[in-house]
Amino acid sequence: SLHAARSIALIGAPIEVGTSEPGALMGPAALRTAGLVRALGELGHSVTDRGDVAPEGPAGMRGLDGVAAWTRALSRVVEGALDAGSLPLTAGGDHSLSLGSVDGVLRHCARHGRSVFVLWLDAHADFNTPATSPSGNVHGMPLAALCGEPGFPRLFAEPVPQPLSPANVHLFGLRSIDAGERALVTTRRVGITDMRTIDEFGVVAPLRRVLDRVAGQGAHLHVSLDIDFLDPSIAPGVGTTVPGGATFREAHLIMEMLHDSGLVQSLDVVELNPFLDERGRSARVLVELVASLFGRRILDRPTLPVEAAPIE
Ligand code: B3U
Ligand code: MN
Ligand code: MN
Repeated sequence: SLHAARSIALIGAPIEVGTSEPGALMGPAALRTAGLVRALGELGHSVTDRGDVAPEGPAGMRGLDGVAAWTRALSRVVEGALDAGSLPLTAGGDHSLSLGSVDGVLRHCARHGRSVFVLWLDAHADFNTPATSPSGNVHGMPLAALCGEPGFPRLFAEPVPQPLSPANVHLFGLRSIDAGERALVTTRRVGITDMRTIDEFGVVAPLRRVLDRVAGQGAHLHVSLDIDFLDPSIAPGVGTTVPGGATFREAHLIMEMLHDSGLVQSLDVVELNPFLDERGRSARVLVELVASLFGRRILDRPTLPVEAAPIE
């Protein structure tokens, strides 16, 4: 494959206090059952399964206080994995886990003077605040909190890190957005490739532009893959299905391009709900996608520029 073998730290985050649909806490177990560690090992990577993170403090209650206990624990483990030269793969669990994983990335990168870019593959914007959220579910809020919006007291450990720059966030696959978060992502100038853009231009051109920006900045690229980015017909195991998602082939192509870029330094796989799945299909599709991101390919060549498409 194109890029060197990596040391990957698999971090289980069985968190569901950020959602109202129970079952996401079984996500890490289902991803392990579907062969995540073996798939990455077969690609030549050395994978250490760090087990499931234990929350720091009372984590049982729903909402921000419950999420805070996970955020601190996850941040520390992810930061430590990066410090040790590993690529943290955080397996959830609902999307509030990204508060912890991205916080750990921000702290690691701040110490190395490196900027952070977050690619958010998701049907939703996840940019609500407690004031704009129609549901009160924290999994719809992580990006707003990470970008320093008000309304999130005591979520992060002290000292509070330099917030993520909204200009360094790119929402990819967006097709469900609430009025309040639409206003916020617009005024904060968050980058967006919505499903309409994908219908018009495909995934290649918009993603190339994002990757060129990340490479130009020399930024750490964090990818957060929400399973509802995918169309529910290929991945039904999720609490909030939204029709019109990415196809199997679009999703694999994105993963292959991410691999070929060599830019990805940390990854979340979130919102798998095995209780709602059909015979393990959704867990399996996620494992296949993660394998593509880490170098599984049909032939040993990268995607080519359009002019160079092979004709033989
Ligand atoms: N935007 C809605 C719905 C939602 C966001 N993320 C998920 N669902 N998974 C909310 O509740 O904030
Ligand atoms: Mn999400
Ligand atoms: Mn979502």
